[in-house]
Amino acid sequence: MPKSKKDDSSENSESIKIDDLVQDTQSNEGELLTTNQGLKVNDDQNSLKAGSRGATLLEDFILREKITHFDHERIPERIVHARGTAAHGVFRLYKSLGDVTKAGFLNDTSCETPVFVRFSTVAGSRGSTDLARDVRGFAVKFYTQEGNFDLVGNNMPVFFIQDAIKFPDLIHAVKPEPHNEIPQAASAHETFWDFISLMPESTHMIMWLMSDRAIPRSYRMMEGFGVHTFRFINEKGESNFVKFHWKPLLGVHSVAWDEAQNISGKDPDFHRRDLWEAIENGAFPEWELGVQIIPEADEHKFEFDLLDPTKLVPEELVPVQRIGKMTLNRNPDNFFAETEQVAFHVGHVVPGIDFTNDPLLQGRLFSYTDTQLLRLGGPNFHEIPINRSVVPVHNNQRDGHMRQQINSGKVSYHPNTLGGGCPFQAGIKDGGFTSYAERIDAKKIRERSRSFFDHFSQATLFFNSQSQPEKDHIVDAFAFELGKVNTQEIRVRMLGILSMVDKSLASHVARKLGLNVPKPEMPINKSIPADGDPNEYESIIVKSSLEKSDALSMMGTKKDSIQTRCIAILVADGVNEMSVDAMTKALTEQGAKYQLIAPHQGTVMSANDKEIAIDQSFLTAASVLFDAVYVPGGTNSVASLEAEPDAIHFINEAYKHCKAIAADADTMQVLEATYFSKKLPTDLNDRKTEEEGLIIEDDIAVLTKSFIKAVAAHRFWPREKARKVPA
Ligand code: HDE
Repeated sequence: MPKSKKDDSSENSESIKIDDLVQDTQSNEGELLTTNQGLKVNDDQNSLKAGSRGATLLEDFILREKITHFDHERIPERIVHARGTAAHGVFRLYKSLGDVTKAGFLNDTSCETPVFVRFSTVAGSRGSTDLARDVRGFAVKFYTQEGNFDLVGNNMPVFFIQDAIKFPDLIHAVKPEPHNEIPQAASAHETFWDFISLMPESTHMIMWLMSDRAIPRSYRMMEGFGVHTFRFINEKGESNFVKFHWKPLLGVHSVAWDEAQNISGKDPDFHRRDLWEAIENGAFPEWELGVQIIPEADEHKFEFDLLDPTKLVPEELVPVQRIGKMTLNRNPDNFFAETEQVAFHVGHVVPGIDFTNDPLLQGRLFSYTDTQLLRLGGPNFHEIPINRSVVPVHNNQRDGHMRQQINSGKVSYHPNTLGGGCPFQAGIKDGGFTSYAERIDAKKIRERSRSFFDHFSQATLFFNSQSQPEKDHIVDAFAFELGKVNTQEIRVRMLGILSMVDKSLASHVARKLGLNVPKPEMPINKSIPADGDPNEYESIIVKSSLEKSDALSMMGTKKDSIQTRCIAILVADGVNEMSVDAMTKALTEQGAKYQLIAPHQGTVMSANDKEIAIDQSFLTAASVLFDAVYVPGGTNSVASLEAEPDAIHFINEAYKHCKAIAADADTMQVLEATYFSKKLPTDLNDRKTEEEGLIIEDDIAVLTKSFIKAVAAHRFWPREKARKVPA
């Protein structure tokens, strides 16, 4: 009998879902090799041949079985969100939401709901880089006692389009261009900006996409959003609107664009590795689930339509209540079986959660099952272990590809008497799902509601809410992306759109493109019918009543911890061992990680002749893979590092990407070889001459303390070259 995981982990049950998966989990440890039919294989090295020099015989069923299985090992990748990674965890509720929803897992604070979460990029294919400028998918499957609830969200709270019918166009535009399949995992190309420049409704989302939110430091450090307005339904059948949020406990942090591009080369698996290692190291990523609840009576109180997925509900207008915490505590056992085969669907809801008429959400309700039918090959994908609910499934659906369940009895229809009427329909008291009885009294019509016609107010609100460095990054991102567009009219059209958001934004991007901002003109939304009146847009320019919303900027995020941050310590033979010890101890105490990097791998000898193990050499390491750098002293070590161009490059790059750098006072020789040597303090006693985030100090206790504070601050953006951006 193959040894299942159950054998070694049963007393250590993490969740009912993990227990459920155990029956399908298998280890080969200590086992004999067999065919798929259980036949023990004696020789897996040689095919069956007529003589030792061939030819190979058709009879060789072992060869054929092995090759045939191999030939069929691939399934179509997801049409969007193909590149992703996932983890198991649990959700724990802080307080009951019984007054607004009857969903069991949001009522009972004693229950722990198992979850499986998949993070992804959107545009790239399975093998593309993690650090593409892109939206990140944030899909959570809750295995509740009432069936699976999937919260299939993104790390940005709004979307590009208002109606599902535009989704294939959007995705065709952003994916690599069809004639030459270039570029991979990038929006910086003609077809994307052609489409966007004709879709003013995308403007708000484009602001998010050009912001640093699109290049997160880690999946563990990004927010998640349900995007659409959903409904909560309580026991009395009353409905409230709800927006879902995930708030990461480590704060929201990003990398620099130049850094992102470098990471894509040095470690395209950067986010995947980061999540995996954090979980393996027991530094379990955590998010709080937040809800914004809006009574039905307030549906029309806002200056935007709650059904419009290009709008968010500012937290200043409706505060986010944090109602529970999700902890990711276990990596999958098998990427394909779990991460690749997991099938999310916005239509997987439980009683107490329902949909609104958001036209994007309505289209999604069709798409997700449809796509799994192709991707997973048939209608029984719910039986795949990772997709299986933790509560039993009983219905009259039968057969189909790869059916696992053996349904006994001859009845597979309803109503029936031969099967005793089973399975019975569930009454509301038994937890039977009923759709919210929303009153609809309308003409059937192919039309966009006028309440969806304001495309700029929240784009402007977003821009106004950013700090200066964040605004600079947005300008740079537009200039980069449009700079990759060859067709002049597309660039000009985009500048026209940007001028509707903010004049200074448009003029700064224009300057970088060597263009003038076109005369303000209302962009025409090509998604109105051919005979529609584009001038209608003119009348619905709305000015947001909020000047700014702090929650939209990342500057105010949590900066009080260096937990799980990774610090590079640059050393060579002759390093001062006491410095290394003091720093590594202090970092470890704060939950940070570190790696010792030297001109060669193996070990180095410290100044007092102690062997110190090295993690990486300058050949394998890169500053972009670290959050901060420390250079300990020691005469010979300092001399070697100064003579090592890769070491100087490492420090220069960390400086360029605005990272904290700490150095012992006797390392000046190394620091003076950097391009920022002019910024170095001339007098170490005069702290005022120190550049922020650049800490040079001879007292190791003071150094470690200041460094830890600097690492927690994440980045020192003012270090980027000064720009003159009018407010
Ligand atoms: Fe998706 N989306 N989507 N989407 N989506 C898919 O389903 C689709 C949208 C999101 O890790 C697909 O299983 C349409 C918004 C995530 O497995 C597909 C529309 C949001 C994931 C699909 C949208 C999302 C997907 C592709 C417009 C944020 C990855 C593979 C009407 C709220 C889930 C698959 C995972 C995946 C369709 C818009 C999030 C084709 C038609 C808005 C996180 O069904």
